[in-house]
Amino acid sequence: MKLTGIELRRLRLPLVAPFRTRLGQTSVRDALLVRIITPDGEGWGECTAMAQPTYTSEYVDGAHHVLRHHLVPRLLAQPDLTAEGVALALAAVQGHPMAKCALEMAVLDAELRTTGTSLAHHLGAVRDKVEAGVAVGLAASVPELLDTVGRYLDAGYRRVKLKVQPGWDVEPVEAVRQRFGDVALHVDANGAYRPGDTAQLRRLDAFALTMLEQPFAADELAAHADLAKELQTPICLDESITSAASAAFAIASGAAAIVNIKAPRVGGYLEARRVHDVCARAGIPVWCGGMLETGLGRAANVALAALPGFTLAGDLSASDRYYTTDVTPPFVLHDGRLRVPGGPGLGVDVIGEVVESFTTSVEHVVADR
Ligand code: SMG
Ligand code: MG
Repeated sequence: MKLTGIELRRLRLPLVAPFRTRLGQTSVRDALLVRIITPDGEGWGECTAMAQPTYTSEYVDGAHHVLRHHLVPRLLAQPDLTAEGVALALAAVQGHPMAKCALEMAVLDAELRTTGTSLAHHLGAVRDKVEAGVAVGLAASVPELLDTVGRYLDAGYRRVKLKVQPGWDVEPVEAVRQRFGDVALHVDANGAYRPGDTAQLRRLDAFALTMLEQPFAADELAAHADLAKELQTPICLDESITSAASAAFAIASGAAAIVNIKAPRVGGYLEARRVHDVCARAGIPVWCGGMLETGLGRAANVALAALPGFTLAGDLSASDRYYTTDVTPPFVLHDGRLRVPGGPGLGVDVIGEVVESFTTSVEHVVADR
C-alpha cells in the first residue's frame, strides 16, 4: 500500500489512580496515537513511551520528534509498503522501538482490515480469552497496599504483581501473602537492586513468588545469571530484552527463566512474535507486559497474549483499572479474563468524540505526490 498521510495525535488521559513506581509517578497518561491514511482506509497505532525517559531511554516528546522528523517521512516515501516491510523501512534510524512499534501497529491494523483478518489470527493466536493480571504500584503504607490488592482480587484479577525496591520488599510481600493466601503473586523491581543485594533478594524465596522481574539494570545480564544460581525464585527479564536476539542470548546465558514481552520495547508486534518463538523453542514461559496503554495498545497486547507460549497472566487489566473513559469500547473482565478481539485489524474502533475530547494536539503529515 502507499500511505497518503500520517496523523500524530497527543492525548491527555487522567488515570483513575496515580501509578507509582521507582521510575516516578504517573497521574495523567500523555498518550501519543498514530493514524495512517491509505486510499483504502486507515489504521491506528499507539506509542507507549512514558512522559519521562526513566523506564527506558524513550519518552513521549522524544518519540514524537523522531516520528515527525525521521520515521514518518521514511514511511511516507515508501512506494509499496507492507506491515512486514515497516521495520526494514525504518531500520536506518537507530533505537526508538516504541515509536517504530506505533507505526508498524498502524500499518498492521490498516493492512489486516483490507483482508478482514484479526491481528490475533495473524500473529498465531490459539485462544479467545486471556487471563488478566494487575500491576500494583508502590504504596504509602502496607495497609494501603492491602486495600488496593483486596479491591483488585474482588474485581476478579487472578494474578497480582507488586512493585518492589530496597526498603519496600519483604514487608509488603509478606503482608500480601499473609492476607491473601496463595494468590498468584510476583514482584517487579524495575532494576532497583545492585548485585550486592543478593542476600536481601534471597529472603523473597520464602514467599513462593512466581518470579522476580528485572531486579538489576537492563545491561546486567551476567549479574542476573549469577543471581539465578542463588535464588529459588525464577528471574524474569523485562527492560533487558530488546529483541529476539537479546532474548536468545539472555536465555542461553542463564539470565532469564521467564520473559516479559512488550512489543513496544522490541520495536513492534512482529518482533514480539519472534521473541515469543525464541522463548517457546527454549521452553521459556512468557507473558505480556503493559505500559498503561489505551484500548488501542491493549487490543494489540491481548491479541499477542493469545499466542501459545503466553502461559502466564500478563499486565493486562480492564480499561477501568486505568481510565474512566477509554478511547475504544472498554475492555472488561469476564471471570478474570479479557476477550481477544476477533474483528479485522486490531478488532477495536476508536470512539471519535472521546479521542477528540482528550486531544491536546494533532499534526498531519502528508506524502509528497
Ligand atoms: O500497563 O498495567 C500496566 C502497567 C504495568 O508495571 C507495569 N509496567 O516495568 O513492567 C513494568 C512497568 C513499566 C511501566 S512503568 C510506568
Ligand atoms: Mg517490568
